This record gives sequence, C-alpha cells and structure tokens, in this order.
Amino acid sequence: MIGPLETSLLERRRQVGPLWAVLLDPDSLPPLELAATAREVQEAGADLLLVGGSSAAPGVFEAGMKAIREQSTLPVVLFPGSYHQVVGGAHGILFTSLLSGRNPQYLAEEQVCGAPRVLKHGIEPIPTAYLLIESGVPTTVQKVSGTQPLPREDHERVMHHVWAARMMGMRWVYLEAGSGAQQPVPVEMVQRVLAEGQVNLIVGGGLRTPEAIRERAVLGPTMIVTGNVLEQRRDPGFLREFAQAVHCK
Ligand code: 1GP
Repeated sequence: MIGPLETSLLERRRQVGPLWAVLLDPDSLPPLELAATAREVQEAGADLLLVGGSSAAPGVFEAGMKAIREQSTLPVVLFPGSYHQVVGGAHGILFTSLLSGRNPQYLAEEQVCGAPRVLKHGIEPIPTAYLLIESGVPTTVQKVSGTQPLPREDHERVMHHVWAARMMGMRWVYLEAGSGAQQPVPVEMVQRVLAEGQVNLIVGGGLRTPEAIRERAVLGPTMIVTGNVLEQRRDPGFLREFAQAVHCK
C-alpha cells in the first residue's frame, strides 16, 4: 500500500522534476554539522533528506536525527546500513533489499530484524530494490555487504534484477554506484531502466558535478542522491547549482 510520504514525494516529482535527496551520515558528521547541512541544503532547494551510514555506535543515529529534525522541515527518510540504524523521528524508510548481491543477511535478515522497529516507530516503509553497480574500485557498501556489484556493461542483467524487483512488489529501484564511487551509474543504464523498468528510479553514488547530475536527471528518474561531495563543499552557490541540475524537467 502506498503511504502519505510516498504519495507526496511522487506528487512533488510531478511538479519539480527529479527530486534531490541529500544523504546525511551521522557516522561522518557530528549533530551540529548535520543540522547545519540539513538547513543549508533545504535553503538551496533539496527535496528530502536521507539519513544512513554503514556503521553506528549506539545513540549516534538518535542524536543525529534529533538535530536534523530541529533544523529542517524537509521529509527525512532513513536509508540504513543495518537494522540498528532504524530509529524514531523519520517520516519514512527506504526499506531496501540488496538484490544485486547474494548475501542472505542483506537480502532478508536485516529486513526481518528491522521490520518490528519500523512498526514500533511508525515509520512509512518504501519498498526498494537496492542494486549495486560496478563503479571502478571496490566501494564501502561492497566491502561491508560482502557482495559483488553488477557489471556496469551488463544492462541486460541489471534489467533482470529490476523486473524481478517489480514482480516481488518493490515499487522503487535504487541504482547505486556506491558512496564516493569513481564512476557514477552509466547514463545508458539509467535510460534503459526508465524505458523498460516501470519502477520509480533512484540514482546515486559518485555524482560530484552539476554536469554529471544533469546528464542523468534529464532522462527523468524519480530521485537523484548526493552525499559525499556536500560534506566537502557546501557554499550556497554550489548547492543551488546542484538543485537546478537535478530539477531540470
Ligand atoms: C551513497 O548514493 C549515495 O549511498 C551517495 O553517494 O556520497 O558518492 O554522493 P555519494
């Protein structure tokens, strides 16, 4: 069933073009920095915030979430690396399965552990197939998950995963090159998934320039995710350029 958050995201997508999601990692930034980044990207035109990381000491996500919610009115969507990161205060969660891999922990075990926490905190789940795409050098998600990415040239195999995801009821597919990826997801792959996938498409990983974003955004995905680059540079002009690049209709 589609919930109110998903409905409002899709409505905004119709209004502004692809949505710009900024990934904030409470493992990398202290609460004050998270809050400042959340405020600044909202002012620059971000549409939602993703909160996630690949590890977390107890309490880190709770503190980060509280700081972000105090400084931003944007929808906050969890994008957890493990079920420990499912904390209260979020509007929604990308309830992902790492479908490109064959590690049962990330295909189903984390989800089984996370489900009661999602219910307890009243967070809206957005069923999402997470597909890791080869991007040059091994990425953190590849190492942490102990899975191999899908080859970047094998678009047919990627489509098989997209179709399987849809047939399993996942309405969203995240094509992920990995945080800090050397090469983002290929433009041609984005094009093919949009043409034949019939899913809401999220594209992220290694998008460091407005040009790289625009090339993919013009094709019409539902959402573009940036993370790393804004932890390094976030002056207002640069942030606005990102927003404009994503929102090209
Ligand atoms: C990672 O796709 C996101 O899950 C964002 O990647 O940090 O490279 O922007 P970057």
